[in-house]
Amino acid sequence: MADPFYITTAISYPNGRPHIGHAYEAIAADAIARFQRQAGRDVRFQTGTDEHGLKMVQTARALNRDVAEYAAEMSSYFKQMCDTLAISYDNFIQTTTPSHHRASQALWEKMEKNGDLYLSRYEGWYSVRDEAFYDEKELVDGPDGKLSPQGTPVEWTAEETWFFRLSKYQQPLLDLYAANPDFIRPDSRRNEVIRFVEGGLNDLSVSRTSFDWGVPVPGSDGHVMYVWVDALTNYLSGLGFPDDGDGMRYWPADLHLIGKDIIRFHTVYWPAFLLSAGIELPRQVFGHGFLLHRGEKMSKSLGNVVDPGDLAQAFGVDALRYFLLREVSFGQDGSYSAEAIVTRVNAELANAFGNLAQRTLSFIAKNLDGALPDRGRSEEADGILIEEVIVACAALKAAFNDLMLSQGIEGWLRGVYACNQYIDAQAPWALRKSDPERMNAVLGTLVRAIRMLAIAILPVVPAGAGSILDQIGADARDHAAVDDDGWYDRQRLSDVRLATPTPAFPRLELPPEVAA
Ligand code: ME8
Repeated sequence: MADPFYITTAISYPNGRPHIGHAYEAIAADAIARFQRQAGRDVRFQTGTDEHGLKMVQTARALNRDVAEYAAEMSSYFKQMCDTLAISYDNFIQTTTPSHHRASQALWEKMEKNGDLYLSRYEGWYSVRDEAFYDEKELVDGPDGKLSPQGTPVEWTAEETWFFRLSKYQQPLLDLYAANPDFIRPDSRRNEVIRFVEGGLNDLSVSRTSFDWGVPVPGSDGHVMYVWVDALTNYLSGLGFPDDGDGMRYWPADLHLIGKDIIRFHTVYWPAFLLSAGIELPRQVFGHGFLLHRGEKMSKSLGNVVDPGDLAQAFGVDALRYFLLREVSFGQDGSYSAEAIVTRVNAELANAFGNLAQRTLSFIAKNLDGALPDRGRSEEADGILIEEVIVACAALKAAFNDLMLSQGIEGWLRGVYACNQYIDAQAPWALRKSDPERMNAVLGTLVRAIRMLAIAILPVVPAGAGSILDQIGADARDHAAVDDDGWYDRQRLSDVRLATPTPAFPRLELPPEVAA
């Protein structure tokens, strides 16, 4: 039985439509999920929407909408975004479903049974935008009063609530970080969390009484759970928790992929809840950076909030995926603009890889009637190229295993560039009349190289790389297939005819409104 691999994204607040930051996270998680499937892992990939909380209530109220109806409508746009971007999720969870409520209540009861929940009175600061409680000492001065460390407004809150004994978990958490240096990545995030926990932990208010949009606290009328308690539980409820069914074989999660702003919830609160409930802890939390538009934070007032669907429409899904994963060093902030997308995609994807495949396959279609040539007369350069391509694919694999996505693609590109140097040096078109035996060897070498490169880059650009593989009739697409040296001869003997190729990665033009 294949080894399970469970990967999750954050579940997004559907208080508005999805933006490019949401798309970025989904794309990164998808590339990792696809990569692990190629490696033979039994992957479970979950994403979804986080539909409770005061922010949802207030947004719906301001729009004069029913909150449940509004959440359902907005959630459908997130699902649509995932489908548009070829996100291969296995489960799209919504926290308003009865099964999620049941799971959250079961977790609650386990924490309560362990003596970690008590009723008291909360008085302190709350940021609705972050759905987070803050300590007075964390606040900063803003022009119109106090702001959270994230720069969002805070309001004074006083109500009777349930508390979770977070303070009790300070040392167990520090022990956890020390024993598992990879639990929090990248290192900058890890250091930030350790500093925060070392500073001391207050017990956490985990229920609200001033509104009723949430999961009811079992046996405590008038209380709904603090939105983060139920939100974090999504990672379990999506597997069928509390039932110990088939889905639970994916637990513990291998990777919670989230943005840097919510690292504290995932690496302090979540493991503390799980420790309290006696449930195994996830293996890793990775806090990716923020995506900025031309170096600026996206905000409605700046008018630079871009719909990811529009970007996909303008540039293509593969191009957008490639750009985001290649441009941003994973874990750091990154910037995007139409010009940067066009420049990067044209140079690397269209000109370097797409053109390599297109040139080679159309030459075979035109001059050899689409038949793969026999091995011909090989020379040392052929073996050298294949070796370079194997090394490049292995570099991508090693880097992706370590979540270094941009470096992985960079390693892969070295194989692409080696092919382009080879094709220019060998000039198969010039050999057609003078030395067809040599031409055969060159074309065969290129087809083998293109196949390996296309398999390796599939997680990043599934449509284009898949189309190249379809065109050459390469069915097996897992990592073992990259090393299958006999593929070419079997394929040739099975007398497959390559179709007249269609460019897998077309060149992009700068949209006129941007170029102007
Ligand atoms: O935080 N660039 O939801 P959310 C990159 N519901 N990533 C970004 C981003 C940007 N500009 N803006 C947001 C929530 N994100 C909670 C999560 S999980 C149990 C509950 C990321 O809709 C953000 O860091 O505000 C988070 O990982 C995800 O998008 C959803 O953000």
